[in-house]
This record gives sequence, C-alpha cells and structure tokens, in this order.
Amino acid sequence: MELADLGFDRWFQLKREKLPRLDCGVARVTRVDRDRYLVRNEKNEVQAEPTGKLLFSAESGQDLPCVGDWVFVQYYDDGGLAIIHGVLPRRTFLRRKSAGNSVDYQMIASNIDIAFIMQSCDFNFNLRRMERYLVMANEGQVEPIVLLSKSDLVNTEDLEKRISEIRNARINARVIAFSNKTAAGLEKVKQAMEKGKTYCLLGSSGVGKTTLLNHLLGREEFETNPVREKDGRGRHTTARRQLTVLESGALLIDTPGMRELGMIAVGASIDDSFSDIHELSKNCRFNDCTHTTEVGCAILTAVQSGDLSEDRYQSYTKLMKESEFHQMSYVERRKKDKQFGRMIKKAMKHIRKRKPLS
Ligand SMILES: Nc1nc2c(ncn2[C@@H]2O[C@H](COP(=O)(O)OP(=O)(O)OP(=O)(O)O)[C@@H](O)[C@H]2O)c(=O)[nH]1
Ligand SMILES: [Mg+2]
Ligand SMILES: [Zn+2]
Repeated sequence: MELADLGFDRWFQLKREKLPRLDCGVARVTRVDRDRYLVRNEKNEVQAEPTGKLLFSAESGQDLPCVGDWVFVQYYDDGGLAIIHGVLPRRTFLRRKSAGNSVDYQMIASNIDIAFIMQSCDFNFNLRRMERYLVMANEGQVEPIVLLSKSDLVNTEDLEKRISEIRNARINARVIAFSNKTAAGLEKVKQAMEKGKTYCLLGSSGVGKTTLLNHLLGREEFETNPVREKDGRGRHTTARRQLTVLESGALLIDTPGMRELGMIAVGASIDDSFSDIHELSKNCRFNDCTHTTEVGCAILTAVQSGDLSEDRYQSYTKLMKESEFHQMSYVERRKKDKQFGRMIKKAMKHIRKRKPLS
C-alpha cells in the first residue's frame, strides 16, 4: 500500500515539504481511544502515542490528533510503536461544540472528502437535525451526501414524500435512499465512493452506519445492535471513531451515533446553508435586522406572503440563536442563563397570581 492509497495527495505533499521534519515519516490516524492512537502507514497499522510536548502545548482538543489526520511519526520497537510529533494541516474537518461549559470544539474527523449524513426513513427522519449536520459539513468544507437508510421500512410513496420534504427545505445535497436489508440502493452508495478518497458516516445511533460499513466490507467485522422497539432509538453500539480501508480502496470512517448536536457553526456557514434567507436579508430595511420584530424585514415579509415556509424560517432563527449563544464566553452565558432564569421566575409568578394553584 502507498500513502496515496490512504489519501495522501499532492496537497498534503506540499504541506509536508513546507515543514522541516526530515527525521519523521508520515502516517494516518485510523483510531483514537482517549490518548491511545492507531496510525496506518505504507506497511501496517501500529499503536501510537503523542509526545508530551504535543500534549502539553495543545491549547484545546482541536490541537490534538484526530481520526483522519496525517501525523509526523517516529518509529520504535522495530516499527511496532509510533511516536506522534505533530499534526499536518487539515484540509477539511468535522467538529462539534464540546459538551459542558467551555467554549471549545471536539474534533470528529479530519481530511474528509464526503460526509454521509445518515437518517433512517422511520423514526429518525428529521429535517432540523439534517440541517444541523449540513451546517457542520459546510463549516469544515466537506461535501455532504444525505443517506436515507432503512428504505425497506417505508413504501415508495412515503419515501418520495421524505425526499420532497428535503427538497422543499432547499437542501440541495445529493440524496441516496438505500436499505441494508434488501440491498436496494446499495450500488448507488458504492458508486458514490472512490478509491483513495475519505468518507465519514454521521448520524444518530441505530440508523445503520456500522451495518453499512460491514456491507461495504463484505464481512461482519464490526458490532451492530438492534434498535429499541418502543421508540426506534439505537443503543450506542459503536464507541470509537475508526477509519477502515474498504475492498474498493475507498476509506470510510464510522462514528458513534451522536446524542445531540450541540455543534453550532459560525454565522457565515449558516448563511451558506440558508442561502435563500441570506439573499432575502439583503433587502431588510435595517442593516442589523434580527429578522424577528423589525418593520421592513424582508424575511418576515416573505414568511407572511408564503414565499418562505414558516418551518424553514424557524429553523433558521433557532440555529442563529444557538450560534450566538455558543459564541459567547462562559461568563456571558452564565449571565444570560441567569437573566433567562429570572425572566421565567417572573413569568411564573405572574401566571400563579392570575391562576392560583389549587
Ligand atoms: N430494517 C432495516 N434495519 C437496518 C438497516 N440497516 C441497519 N439496520 C438495523 O438497525 C440496527 C442498528 O444498526 P447499526 O448499524 O448498529 O447502527 P449504527 O448507526 O451503527 O448505531 P451506533 O453504532 O449506535 O451509532 C441493527 O439491528 C441493524 O440490523 C436497514 O437498512 N433496514
Ligand atoms: Mg455503529
Ligand atoms: Zn430582517
């Protein structure tokens, strides 16, 4: 295997040449398990550890290696152990807001050519969620393809309805419906993948990401589990992100199903995902229009006249609000939280006064 088969192309070659690390080889991170890594080189996959310097100089999680990264390595133990000295620049990335209080990002994967945003045709189908994943891909310069899995669970009519809902929401990404069960559409998924290119599976737990990976591998290598019967939710079977080389030569990263998408991007990429709304906003009377109450707001006018669907308007404002919230510092957030808490308290008092609890 050559590094090119793992996705190392001219772009990375040029980056490498600019960095004076003649004493190091390069390898690709295929798996991260806390501070233990697996990297793959021309010959094999080996355990790897970052240097203390790399660990301590990292200002945030984003500075540490993630799945898909190209890293500078030195080998020990006859090539059985790799020490990671640094991360090559990332061409593209997928990241989300970290859980908890700090204003920080968690890397999901890097150097991805196409993100497969997967939703199953049954309970999991949700346009708002889809939009969030699209924003995430967009922010990291990753091309998205929407995969609708479990097409065997709905009839043709319902499937078409889902697809037209996606189109009505002005989502222009390519959509492929498929079934792991009947293999319908699977050929299209395969055709969308090229040798040496990297793909990442994203989506809720239980939508069938790992089942698809096994299918493309032609063997049941990775664990899958049935969804819960009562609500169709998955059981969070996959615990780690992992890059696998498929028979076809394409590279596929499977990820654990995400609980919620706390990831919110910067305004610019929201505008990209809502380009129709962004266009409208240029006609608002005020430059700093918040598109919520202003007179002369072109977006509100479009909603009123029915040119813009109310649903789409709402998901836009919701995303904007969250994005503003996430970009605030921790202190600002606490303040806002408190203000919000006070507001609720006041409102509750008011309600109780008018309608005494019995
Ligand atoms: N009917 C039907 N079931 C499917 C299909 N694809 C996957 N499943 C089933 O859905 C369940 C969950 O599949 P997984 O592949 O484990 O889901 P996952 O997305 O990897 O979930 P996490 O690893 O938890 O994120 C398994 O029981 C699969 O057999 C499909 O196309 N149709
Ligand atoms: Mg899985
Ligand atoms: Zn406006």
